[in-house]
Amino acid sequence: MTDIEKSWCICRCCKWICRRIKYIFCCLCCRPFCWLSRQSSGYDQLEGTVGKGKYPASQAECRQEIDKLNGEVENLTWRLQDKNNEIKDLKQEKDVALSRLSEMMGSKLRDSNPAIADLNDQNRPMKLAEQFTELYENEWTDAYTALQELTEEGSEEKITDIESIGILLHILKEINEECVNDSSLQLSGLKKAFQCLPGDDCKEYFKMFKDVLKSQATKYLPLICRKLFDIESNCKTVQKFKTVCQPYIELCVKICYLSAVQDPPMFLDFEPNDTFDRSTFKEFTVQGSRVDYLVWPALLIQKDGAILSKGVQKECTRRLTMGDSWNPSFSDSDSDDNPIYVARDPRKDKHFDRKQELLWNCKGKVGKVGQGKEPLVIAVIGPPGCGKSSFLNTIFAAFSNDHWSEYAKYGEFGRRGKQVTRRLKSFQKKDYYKDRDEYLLPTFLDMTGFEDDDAPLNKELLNIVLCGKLKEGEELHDVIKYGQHFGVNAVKEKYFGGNYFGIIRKQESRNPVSKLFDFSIIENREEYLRVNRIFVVCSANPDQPLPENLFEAITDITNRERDITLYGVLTQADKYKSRDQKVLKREKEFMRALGIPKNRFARVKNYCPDIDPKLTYEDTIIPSLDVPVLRLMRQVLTAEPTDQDYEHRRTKNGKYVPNLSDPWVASKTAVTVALLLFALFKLFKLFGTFLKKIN
Ligand SMILES: Nc1nc2c(ncn2[C@@H]2O[C@H](COP(=O)(O)OP(=O)(O)OP(=O)(O)O)[C@@H](O)[C@H]2O)c(=O)[nH]1
Ligand SMILES: [Mg+2]
Repeated sequence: MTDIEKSWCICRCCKWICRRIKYIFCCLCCRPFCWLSRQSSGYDQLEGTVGKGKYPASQAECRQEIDKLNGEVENLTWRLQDKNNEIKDLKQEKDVALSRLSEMMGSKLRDSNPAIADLNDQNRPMKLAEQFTELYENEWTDAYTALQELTEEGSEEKITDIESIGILLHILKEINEECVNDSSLQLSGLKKAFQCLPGDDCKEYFKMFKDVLKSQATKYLPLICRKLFDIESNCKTVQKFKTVCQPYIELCVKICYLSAVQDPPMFLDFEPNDTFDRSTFKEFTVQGSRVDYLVWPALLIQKDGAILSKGVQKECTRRLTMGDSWNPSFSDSDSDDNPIYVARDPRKDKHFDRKQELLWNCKGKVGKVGQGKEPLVIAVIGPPGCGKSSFLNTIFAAFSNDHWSEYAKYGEFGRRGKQVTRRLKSFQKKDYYKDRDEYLLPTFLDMTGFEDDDAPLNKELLNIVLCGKLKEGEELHDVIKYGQHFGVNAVKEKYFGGNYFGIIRKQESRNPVSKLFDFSIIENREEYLRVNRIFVVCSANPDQPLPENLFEAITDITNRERDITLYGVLTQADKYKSRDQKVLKREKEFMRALGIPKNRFARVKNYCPDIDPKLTYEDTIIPSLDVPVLRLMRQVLTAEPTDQDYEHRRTKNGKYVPNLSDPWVASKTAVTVALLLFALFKLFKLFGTFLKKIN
């Protein structure tokens, strides 16, 4: 046996013995018990070569050989690591080179080619076009509404719709000119600086600087704004209206400058053709073939290029160009003597445009769904047969561009001196307005049968209705019956009482025994349809007395409920002309009795057979009747500070609100509940003793 063989354990010996005696089974048995058996295959190989000259025979030589091999392995590992690092570096260099190459190719492709957009650019032409459309829909509308609250210089006249449109267009035009000039000035300065360079180099540098100008444009915006607001600036309209239209101006600056620094610059089309081009412009309010005036320009990807955002134009026969004054050349109300013009095509009516402007104006005031507002509730009240329902139908026709419809039934009630049933009929937007838009048009309340009666119960009933304490479907005569049975105070307590689920004893029971047990439950009611504005309607007929008691009851309530505003309407202006002194006197008395100023008053002619015996209005509208109504509606729909209070006071679910903050109510409720529990306890005890006795 060699030295190596000797150094192995007994198992090796065992194997060796087994091999010699060719008894393999014994070797297999030993294997599981020997941890060194794993070395066996290596040992076998070694065993075959040892002594044949391939490996050194001594242990020292073996160790030397092993050390040498280990050194080689280490060396190779180092080299491998070096090579791996080299590969990594090369890969990184390749990536950088590739991205530079694609950037260069991209910028060469994009150079003066608007068809290829850089999708990483947040201010690329498509995005700017979206912002431009939003600017018209949001900030423009806000600025338009704000402008109409202003009065013209040196007069008390308010700025008209057309004037507001012109001002806003002028602001945009001035800003755009300033931005285009500014960016072209910067580029022409650079061009001069690169003039000395050879052609191709110059082109490359110029492109690079254009890109820098574009990428840094947003940082330059505050400077442009300051420049525009400077007294020395040429933008006089911007300066004049900078406080009223600031958000609009700032957004105009942003979009105009970012459009001007695009490569090639984007283009605002302020000069449309005479004939209406539907591919470039949308209609402002009406349809037609001729352009009246420009409301909003179209945005093109470049001059004579594709349209990214359509403009808006007003069409009709009258042309108005930039720089004209925007004073309307017609008055809002016809003379009483003029016959009413009823045309099958309402566009031929000279009041048609004015109607569209007022309509647009009203819609601007009400706002849209989703702005956190609620529609206003407007009640229409007046003596029987004065024209309330006819007036409501006139309002609904004025809101439409289609035809008159009988939404509120007119001429049915209050005739022949009969007692009129008190009725309430509400008209929500969905009931009377057929266009599908999001404007929050008001809810109207047709109140019939509120007599000229100063009885306290009538006053209380009016109070209940105006404060919105009646639930949908609740009958007015139930309130009256309750009042007649239990008295006005009980009515007051039932609808306005401070109790929440309180229990009171009825005072009216005559029988002393039933008086003891006759209770009723009192609820403090939520407001269901609280009225925000009231139209008090009366006929202009000077021979009819004014319903002073009704007026007094209404003004009493509106004086108490400060968030309800009164408006006065005299109907039948077609029959009773204002040049008649008696009619004029009635007008003044009417306004005085209600305590309203002139701007909250209107004389109207309602759609009715007297106006047009042929009932042409069943197929069309009569703009001359709509204009005075829309003028008043514009005033009515103007937001008042108390409108917001009302929103806050309402609960979200419209349910009863507990009023337990009142200590008296809280203690009363607590005592009632305690008494009930005590009575129940006693009852159970009695029942228990009774059962015991039986057993
Ligand atoms: N000539 C003329 N008639 C009108 C006008 N307004 C209303 N009328 C007529 O007056 C009558 C009564 O009109 P309604 O609208 O029913 O009056 P109301 O106030 O609703 O009546 P009640 O609901 O019964 O209280 C109808 O025959 C209408 O045609 C108007 O402006 N001019
Ligand atoms: Mg009516």
